[in-house]
Amino acid sequence: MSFRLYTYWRSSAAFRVRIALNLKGLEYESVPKHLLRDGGEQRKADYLALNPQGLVPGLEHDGAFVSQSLAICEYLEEIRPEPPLLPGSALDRARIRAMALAVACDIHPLNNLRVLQHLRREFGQDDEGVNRWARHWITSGFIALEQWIARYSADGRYGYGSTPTLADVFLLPQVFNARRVQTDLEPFPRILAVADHLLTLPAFASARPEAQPDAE
Ligand SMILES: N[C@@H](CCC(=O)N[C@@H](CS)C(=O)NCC(=O)O)C(=O)O
Repeated sequence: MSFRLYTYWRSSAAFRVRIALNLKGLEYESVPKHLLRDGGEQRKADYLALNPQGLVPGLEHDGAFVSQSLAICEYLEEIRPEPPLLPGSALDRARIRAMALAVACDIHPLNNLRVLQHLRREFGQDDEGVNRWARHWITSGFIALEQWIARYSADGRYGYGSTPTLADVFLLPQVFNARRVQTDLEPFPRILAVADHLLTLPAFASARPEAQPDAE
């Protein structure tokens, strides 16, 4: 099996897939796409031919391309079930997906690069305006995630239960994004405790932005 990951060191969506590949013990080749250089390498014709959305991550498995981090993580779960990212009963899995989706659908799209660029270019926002916007949506999503962790985490080390799941794969990169825009994380001690613990695990630590070959 050979895997190539189209990635960018600071992309939190690519960070999710790096964690999932690491947890599954799958080696991969990184193909960096610089999201800012020259108008964004993700928007060039060669990459659009692979992913018409012009977003990272994208994963090539034995030459076949898959986009969207959640679809990629679930694909990895299906081809390499152990260790499970979606463990437990149907109810457990639905709740874990809900936590991942809260990040993937309700927080991250509102602080993604192209959305923030649009706020700047079309709505005249400066750095502070753009960061306030991002912080607002991150805080709103983290309020729910904090409560879910209180309900579902076994001992405060993982977002759900007592092993790393898709909830953690999506949560940690969003904490990095939150810090980038100076979100006040003091109201979220459970999220912070989970993030601190996850970073003690090599699969998570080696996926972080600063550890990537294209990190600046
Ligand atoms: N829902 C997508 C989001 C992908 C996404 O937004 N990726 C960002 C980086 S985190 C990107 O490529 N941004 C480029 C741009 O906005 O032009 C996923 O989960 O894969």
